[in-house]
Amino acid sequence: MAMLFRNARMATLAGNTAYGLIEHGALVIEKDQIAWVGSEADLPRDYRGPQEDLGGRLVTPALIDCHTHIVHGGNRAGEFEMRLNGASYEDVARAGGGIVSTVLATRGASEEVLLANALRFADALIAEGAAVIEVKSGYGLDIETELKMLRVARAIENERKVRIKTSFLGAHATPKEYKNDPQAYVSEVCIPALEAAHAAGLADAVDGFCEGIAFAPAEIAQVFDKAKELGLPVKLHAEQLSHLGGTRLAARYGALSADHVEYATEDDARALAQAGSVAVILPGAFYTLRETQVPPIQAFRTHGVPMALATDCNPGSSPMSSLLLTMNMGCTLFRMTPEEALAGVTRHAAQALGMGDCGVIETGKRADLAIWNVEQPAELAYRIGFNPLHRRIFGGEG
Ligand code: DI6
Ligand code: FE
Repeated sequence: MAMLFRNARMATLAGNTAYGLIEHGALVIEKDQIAWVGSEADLPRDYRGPQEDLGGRLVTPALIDCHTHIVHGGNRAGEFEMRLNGASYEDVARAGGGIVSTVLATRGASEEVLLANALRFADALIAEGAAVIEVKSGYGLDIETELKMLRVARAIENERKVRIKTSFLGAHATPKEYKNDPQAYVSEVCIPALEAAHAAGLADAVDGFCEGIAFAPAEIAQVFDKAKELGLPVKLHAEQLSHLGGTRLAARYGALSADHVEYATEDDARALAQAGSVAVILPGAFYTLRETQVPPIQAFRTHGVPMALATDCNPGSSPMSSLLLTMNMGCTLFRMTPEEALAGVTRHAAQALGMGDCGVIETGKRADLAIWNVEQPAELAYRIGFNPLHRRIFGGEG
């Protein structure tokens, strides 16, 4: 049966006008899809199904978090506290802190515990209107635990009304067992784990961390070659702390996205534009690490690179699970516009995940919507620590 929503301001994010805004808008949902959208005045006269007055509220596509690490064991509040009490980076490392501690905690945790932990963050995102969450592996760094993380990510879909996209991130860090030998780790663990994840249907995409403290472009290329062989799309943590050429490598492989990109150059922006890749902007990590190098937003604009925004929710560099705060940070820290911020968590986030059925309000797309108690779309990025979600509609329900 069809359902009509009327008397809404609709930020469709489709078309060429600002926000794709439709004043006095209406929308018809049939099953899990948008069957009709437009101005109320143009509503088909023969529509006779049930209807609901939205009281002039703003309707947007449901939000999409296209870069998270919400499946992980433990947390790093202890090392956060140590550092703020004056401990050095080495003190923290000696006390077993850093990414290694999350790997240990993730290896040691049961699937039940990992799922319960991840659901806390998924719930925070859903409460702000999210309908799609991307989840990465990368805290296992052994075959068994990488697969365990991906199974837990998939299991979120059974517990909540949300769609999950998984990314295999075996090339996240070199584990203790392979210290000083990342190449052996890539051939002996990362690539076999990727093959196993693919065989089990657990990986929707392949990611890597291309950085001085992680993997070199040549090592990432080996993982990407395997991804191509398996027919999986790639994405990359690139140019977060330094410029190693990860963005151009990602573009060469036709990546869905290059993520972080603080140290990317104008040439990198050109390469992303040519490849049709999205730049995923992650202000939570920038903020947490007190980074000062701002991503080249203007170059992305000039060359027509779509920009997504995501939480990067992880226990180390971005313990943040709010897309609304992410939007505010994108604007205030990086001077993105409120319209770019909203496109970043809807239309362009869908593109960064290779999803064609969501992210905009258009006939034929999934009826994943967020209905807000605000008047102007800019209010979503403007407030800090305030959640004006009225209601979320997921696949036509809610
Ligand atoms: N980039 C980051 O900032 C995080 N991972 C990545 O690829 C760090 C993750 C952590 O510290 O746990
Ligand atoms: Fe990340």
